[in-house]
Amino acid sequence: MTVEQLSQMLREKLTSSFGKSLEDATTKEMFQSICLTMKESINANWRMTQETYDENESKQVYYFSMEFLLGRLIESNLLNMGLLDLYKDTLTSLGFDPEEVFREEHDAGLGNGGLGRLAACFLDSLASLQLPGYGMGIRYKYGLFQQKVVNGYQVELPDNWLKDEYMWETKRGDKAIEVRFGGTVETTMENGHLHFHHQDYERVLAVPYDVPIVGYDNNTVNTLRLWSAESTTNSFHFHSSRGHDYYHYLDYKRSIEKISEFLYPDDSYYEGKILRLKQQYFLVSAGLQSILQRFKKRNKPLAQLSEHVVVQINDTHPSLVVPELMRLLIDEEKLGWDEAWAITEKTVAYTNHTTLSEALEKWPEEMIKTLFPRLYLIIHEINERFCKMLWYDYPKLREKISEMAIISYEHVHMSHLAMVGSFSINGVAKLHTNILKDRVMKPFYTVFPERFNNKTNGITHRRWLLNVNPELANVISEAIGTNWIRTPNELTKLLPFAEDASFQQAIAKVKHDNKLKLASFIKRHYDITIDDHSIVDVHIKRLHGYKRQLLNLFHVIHLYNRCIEDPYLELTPRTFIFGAKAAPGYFFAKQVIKLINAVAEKINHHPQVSKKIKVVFLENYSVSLAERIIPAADLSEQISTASKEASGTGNMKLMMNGALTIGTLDGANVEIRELVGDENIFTFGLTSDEVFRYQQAGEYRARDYYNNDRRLRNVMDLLVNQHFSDDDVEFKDIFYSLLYNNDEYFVLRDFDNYTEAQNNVQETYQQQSDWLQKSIINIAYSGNFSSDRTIQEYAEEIWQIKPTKIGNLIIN
Ligand code: 26W
Repeated sequence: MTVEQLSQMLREKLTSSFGKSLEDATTKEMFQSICLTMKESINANWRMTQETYDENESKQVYYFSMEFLLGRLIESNLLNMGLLDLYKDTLTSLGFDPEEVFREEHDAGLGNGGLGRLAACFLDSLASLQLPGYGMGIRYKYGLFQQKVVNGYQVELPDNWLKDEYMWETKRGDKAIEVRFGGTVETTMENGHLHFHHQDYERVLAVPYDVPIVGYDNNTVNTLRLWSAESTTNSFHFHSSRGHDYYHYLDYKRSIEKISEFLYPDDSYYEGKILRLKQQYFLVSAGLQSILQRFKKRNKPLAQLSEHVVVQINDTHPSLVVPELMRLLIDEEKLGWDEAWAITEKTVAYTNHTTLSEALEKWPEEMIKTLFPRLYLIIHEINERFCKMLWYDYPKLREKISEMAIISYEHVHMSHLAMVGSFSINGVAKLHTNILKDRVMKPFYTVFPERFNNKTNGITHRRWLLNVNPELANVISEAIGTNWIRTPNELTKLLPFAEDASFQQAIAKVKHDNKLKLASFIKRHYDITIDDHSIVDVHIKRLHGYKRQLLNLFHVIHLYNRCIEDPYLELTPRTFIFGAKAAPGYFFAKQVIKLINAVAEKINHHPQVSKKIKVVFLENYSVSLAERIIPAADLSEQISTASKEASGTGNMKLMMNGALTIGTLDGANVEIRELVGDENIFTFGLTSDEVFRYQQAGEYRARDYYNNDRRLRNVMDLLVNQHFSDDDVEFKDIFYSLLYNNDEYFVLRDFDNYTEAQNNVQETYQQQSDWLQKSIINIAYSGNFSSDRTIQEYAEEIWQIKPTKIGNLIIN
């Protein structure tokens, strides 16, 4: 297609859809017209893809996740369709700014952080590798809250992302499914068989909205199915003359719609909220029922289900798939227990994303019993059989049975349910998987060693390199050709260029251009001027104690102190960038946000210090904001307390864009170091084994570090002597958590090592050629962290699914 042809198409679309001429069209109408033209070609391939899967009877993976953090789709869809440049050129020729038009799309923020973004990257890789994969999620009416910073404090606002029409979804009213809550179960004996009758339940209609997932330069279009809760229309008849029935109906309708109303903003923290549990079952039941309906069209016996379907659960949030699949097979399909169990156990696979004990889900037994009386009986039976098996087959584990039981101390332990009911249990980085096997899940590993495996996370290099940093992609392609786009491991072909002065200069120029863009964004939105030659030091992720934004900030305050002590101090200018949302109920995290902003305020307005250091807290960190920041980053902060970060994926995105990592030996940082070598990463701090040793021996004394390290004392005292706030109690909780609660995350313990590593960073940065060489080496090895690699491993080692080629559609 040519620019002229596309221009003509867009003009026609504007007229037919909005009755507008090009000259009168708003950017929003232009955006919508583009989506409409794209959808015409996507829809044709979409249908063909689904038909081909059914005709070939391809085995399909269904990725069940409470979160899909998609961000915007317009650019990645255009990129994958091979149309991005054409659309950009056409828009420009028509007098529109492409960026402005694309920004009309509201981020789909249906996720909190790493786990939700991983799910989105996986969908992109599945489609791009021509793999039959399906996402199952919830169409929350409100995504993750919008963050505003008011007086330095986080304020949460609702994320009304569906306010304008969501252009990519298609409602499939005909595919709606009933999900049942509450009620009672009656058992009867019929022909010598026990039957279970679920009665007096509440009906909820699950209506699917399908989002097409476009593969890269192939014809594959997979589906992300998002379920929305609606009330069944036949549950109310306007036969009553008494008005209050109508109000009852409205109450009822609202109570049902609440189920898919909003995303819980909790990241790594379990709260036993009943609505959250309802959401989980809603996803699970609707998803499984729709899978079985589709499977039945293949006319195969249910015993073969696992040859056609695999259900991957993203953490334990959807682990009710285990009892729900049992229920459907037994109660609806009339299979016996053993038969149903054999099928379930072969169909479900579980990924663990965290070892934090406060994140592990354990729902009160009573809640499960009341909400899902039939599932409760099934879970009970699974538990009985599992505990009996342990008793007879693993005498050495007998004293561990109460610790391993699915139901214990009046709670249902979801990870135990997930592990017992799955054929595969995986962690998300080597270190994390080893911690699961050796510690957190050790007794389960003894019983089911063959189930445990590792799948180190990845990110889609199409979005996180090609799309967000086209200038870097071009420099790479000029050096090594374009094969790396299909085979990201070929980025290692850059290695011979690492010392090449002209290649280094090309890389440096791209980085500098990206810094200028970020600087102008920051100037526009925050009126802060940053030095475009400064080290751009980036800490972007959810705000959490274990991620240690506080450690970073202590180093910032320490530099500030040094500048004040010695006005002639030679410091390489730095811009510290933070982006982070705190869970609304997480007081400590919100205090840290306030502190970052208070420190920023002080430093940025200090006549001398602000010449060397700037601190910027970017509000409303999101996928789209990450896309602006990452290409400009020099330094990637991955400084979690060792053992706490399961993998991290921001570390991979930043590395792929040429940032060097300063990090602990945690999560995937370990594998980054393994690849790039010790000299191309700045590691520091306690190792995970040292952290475990400290915790077991109980011999860490935070106060000693405060007492013995003058620099640390000078930093911390500023928190409580009103230096950063007029209010003398403002930051005392942070101070106390470190000194009186003994610094759970070892901030004080690692401060000295971290500061030293930061000094190394500065020295290395001053040797620009050395720095660039390291940067190139990081880019070169980042192909390993493409989610294509991860998905290939899942496909071959867990799912047993194969690529299915989708033919070329001839459009007349
Ligand atoms: C029930 C509350 C809750 C909500 C979310 C508990 C736990 C979670 C997630 C498991 C938290 C999460 O996003 N974990 C992150 O998963 C990423 C993808 O695997 C990893 O890269 C991160 O290290 C891990 O923190």
